[in-house]
Amino acid sequence: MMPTSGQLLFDMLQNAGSVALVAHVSPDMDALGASLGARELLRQGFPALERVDVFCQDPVPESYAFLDLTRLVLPPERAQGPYDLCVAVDVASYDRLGSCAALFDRARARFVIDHHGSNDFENVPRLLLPQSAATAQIVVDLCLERGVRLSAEAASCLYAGLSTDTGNFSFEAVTPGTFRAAAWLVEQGAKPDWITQHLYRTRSMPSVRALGRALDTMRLSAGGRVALLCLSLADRREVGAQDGDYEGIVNYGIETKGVLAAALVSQRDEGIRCSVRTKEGVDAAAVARRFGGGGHPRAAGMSLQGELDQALEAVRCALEEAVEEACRTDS
Ligand SMILES: [Mn+2]
Repeated sequence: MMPTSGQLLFDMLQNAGSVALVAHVSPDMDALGASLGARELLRQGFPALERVDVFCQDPVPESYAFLDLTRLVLPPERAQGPYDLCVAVDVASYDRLGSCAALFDRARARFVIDHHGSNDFENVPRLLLPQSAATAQIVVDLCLERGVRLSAEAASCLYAGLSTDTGNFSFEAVTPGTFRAAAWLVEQGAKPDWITQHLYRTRSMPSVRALGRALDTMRLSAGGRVALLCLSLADRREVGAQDGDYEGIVNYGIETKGVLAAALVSQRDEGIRCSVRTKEGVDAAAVARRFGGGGHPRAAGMSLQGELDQALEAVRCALEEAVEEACRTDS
């Protein structure tokens, strides 16, 4: 039976002195916001804890640096000895821990807080709520359960996580509970206008250039139902883009009229990443799983090996098959 409350986690925290919270590699704002929100929940709700640290293999994207608390996110090299408890936050699978896996493995106890239906930590105690629109929403529910209030800074991080994982409160996964969580965060001091301004109405120049290049590469196939965008390593270097600068680019593909499945394939120093977006009936997570990735029904992602051209071709085929299949079952 999956725990649907925080009681199991709260019990584990009673016996812990130090806790490491770990966000996934290439962190998005939900992973960071939920981790930073959980940090404050733990510090306030469990005053006996001596240390609560937040880790991520990769640095915080520049586009989230407007949130002060993101400065608290540490690389795993900064860990101080083994932790009593390591909590993976918004991490759907072991490999998404990246170099934080050692922290997780060496901790005396482990726990997972996540909302990805594809979460595969079957042998770790977890609070897995796929019906939650964001892991940030789960953390808000834990705060309410524990009776903890948050600082405006922590509430802002959670609000930003909730907002980005829900397309600013517009995806199918959004429920009354999502808005209740958002309302509570605003009560704690989160400022929707200020956060929205930074998240959606401020672009770095490299991200604008990257968007332009990606749009130039966009190709439709399967009768206009599949859109593929691409950014090579050369593009990345020429525009000076960082990971966070690619955020949202894939949406231009899925927002194109007639498109049912879209992907942005981006080459990075460490390999090739792919973001997938789909419309009703096409399962993005299933496409990602074919490549060892995962995610949600409408938004998913994966890493790919090999040459960029081959990766593009493989993704295009997978999207076309997924669209064909969806259209067959539809009729
Ligand atoms: Mn998430």
